[in-house]
Amino acid sequence: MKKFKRYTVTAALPYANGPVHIGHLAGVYVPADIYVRYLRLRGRDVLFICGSDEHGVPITIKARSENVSPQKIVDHYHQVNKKAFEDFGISFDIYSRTTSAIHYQTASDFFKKLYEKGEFIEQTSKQYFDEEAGQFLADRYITGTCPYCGNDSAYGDQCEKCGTSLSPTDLIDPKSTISGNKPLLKDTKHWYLPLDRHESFLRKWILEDHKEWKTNVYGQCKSWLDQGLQPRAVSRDLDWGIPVPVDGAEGKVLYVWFDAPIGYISNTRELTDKWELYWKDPETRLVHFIGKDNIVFHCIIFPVMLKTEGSYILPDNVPANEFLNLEGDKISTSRNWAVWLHEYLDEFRDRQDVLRYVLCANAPETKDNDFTWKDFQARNNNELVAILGNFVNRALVLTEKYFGGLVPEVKHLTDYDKDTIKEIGKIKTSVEKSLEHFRFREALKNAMDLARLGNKYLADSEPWILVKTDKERVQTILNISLQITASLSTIIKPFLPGTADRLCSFLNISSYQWDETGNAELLKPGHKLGKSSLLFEKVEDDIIERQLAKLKSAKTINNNKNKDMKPQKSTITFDEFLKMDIRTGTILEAERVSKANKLLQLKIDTGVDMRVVVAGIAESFEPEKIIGKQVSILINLEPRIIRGIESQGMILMAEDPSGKLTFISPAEKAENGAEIK
Ligand code: B3M
Ligand code: ZN
Repeated sequence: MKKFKRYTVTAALPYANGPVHIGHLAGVYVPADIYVRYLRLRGRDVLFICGSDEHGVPITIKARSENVSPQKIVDHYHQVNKKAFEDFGISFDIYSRTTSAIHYQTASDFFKKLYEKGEFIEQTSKQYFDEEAGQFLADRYITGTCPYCGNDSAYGDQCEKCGTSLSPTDLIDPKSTISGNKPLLKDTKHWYLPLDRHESFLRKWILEDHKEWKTNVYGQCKSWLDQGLQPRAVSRDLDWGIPVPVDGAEGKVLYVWFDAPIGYISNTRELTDKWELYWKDPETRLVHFIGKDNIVFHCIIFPVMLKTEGSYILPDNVPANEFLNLEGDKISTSRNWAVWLHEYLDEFRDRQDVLRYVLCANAPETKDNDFTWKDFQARNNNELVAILGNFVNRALVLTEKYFGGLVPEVKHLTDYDKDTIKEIGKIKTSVEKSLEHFRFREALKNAMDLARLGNKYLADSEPWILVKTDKERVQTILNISLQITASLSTIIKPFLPGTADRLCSFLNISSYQWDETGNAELLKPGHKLGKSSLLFEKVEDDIIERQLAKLKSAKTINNNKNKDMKPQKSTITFDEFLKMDIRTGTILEAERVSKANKLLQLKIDTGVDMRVVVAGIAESFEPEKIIGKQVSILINLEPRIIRGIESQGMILMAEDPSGKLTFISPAEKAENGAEIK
């Protein structure tokens, strides 16, 4: 294998529109963190780069549905995820974001360079445009009837009922989700990266030069290449993102998948002045940790960008994982079928390593895998407690008991002792080999073999019996057991960093470098051990039952849920709710607003005063029929000018998924101005 001078390790930038869950952790962040911690222990020069991916259409949709700016959404989730990663102990050297100034600069410059080198083609195509909103519509902003199954709320990119991929022009009766109007097809120009031009380079670089890539990654690349590559648009008509930095590109931004991987570079630049060494020196090994849905972007599109730019190295490996399911079902954010990292950290305080252990032991490395709470409990109780914790505890407690916590001296080594010592070195080498090949499950199993070795050695040697007859022999047995414990404190460190630190304090040592371990000479005779306690605690049944009950309630809610119903918005505090001043009021006058078919101008007696409100209800109600109607009105909403009229409040309406509107009126006549709370 080629020797590298330094390492740049990246982990996929999570979208800042939702929290991180165990699927993300098992697929990307836990393996990446294990790898990086291992490299650091070996004294390698390594940077571990991550951050939030803050552009793209889903973020704008979430923002629109919550009536806030996209910036507000990404500010919130950037903080939530940054903190959760920190609390969980993922040891990024930097966790920055793609809305940073340095990223805008880096991504713009990157685009400009490719543009100036003539690496893009420009193409005009017809795309749906919403005249009232004055903007082109991303596929997700268009709904209509699916031509295959008749579902009348299919999206412009996919019908979620029958699962067919669609393009917006396939939809029957398309509607803009912004204005509700029928969109028009209009010409728009975009820049495309002609991937087809780079096919022969990619074939050689991946299929011949990187045969060592994981089979799932290699296989996916091969199938993309065999199908033939097409030019890919790298710009979008959208008002959220990095403006396309060329003349005549007003209203256009870089496609999120163009700017996001450049985020790895921007974040490295933000971290260190020496960033170019980590991105441009051929002696640097670039490794991308990602999930399987990101393979094409990291193995085909981004490498083409890097190569055409000309000054960058290419990834040496992309150890992508498959997906983790939860209790037999696909993890789903919208159905709340997930174990959220921030919730786990709340409910299992100081038990980060248990989750790291279970997710690594179960990592979906070669195929999709399942997380179950029963397995979590079993792995904790039967492996962490019964194998690792038990061995360490016995070695430490017996030393305390027989030798007052001082490391005893070796008197005489039997053949069995010598074999056991050799085995420590062998196990260490096998962990190394597995880690170098990104086989993390195997590496963890090998690391645990060291604790298994210790348990077997103690059980076979029976110092608790010999202590009565042959204390000298017991000295040797406990010395060797403690040497195994000392090696363990380093070998398990990439996987279980918190546990490794505790183990070091039990042994009263600072941590060893990887290369020092794997022998029986770490602890000197006479060394005083520290204070110890149990490394792991059993997880009792009631804890697992509580987690299962929580999931069960998510399932019940989903089963009872109308699929067309909008999902719940994010929660607000009681104080935020109290800020709204909602009253009963009576409509005294109502008339149409000229040249606006949706709007009515209403005069309302709010009990507090008389005021004018403009409401978008003209398509559902005749003005003369609603005079005298009692309604609910939000009176402390900031006044807004709508079509030249100042609207002083908002009438509350119930809208069902079909768009039907109903007034929210008191069930019996109430006094105007009565508070609704
Ligand atoms: N934001 C993650 C995802 O597909 C995507 C990764 C970007 S890595 C440059 O969930
Ligand atoms: Zn369909």
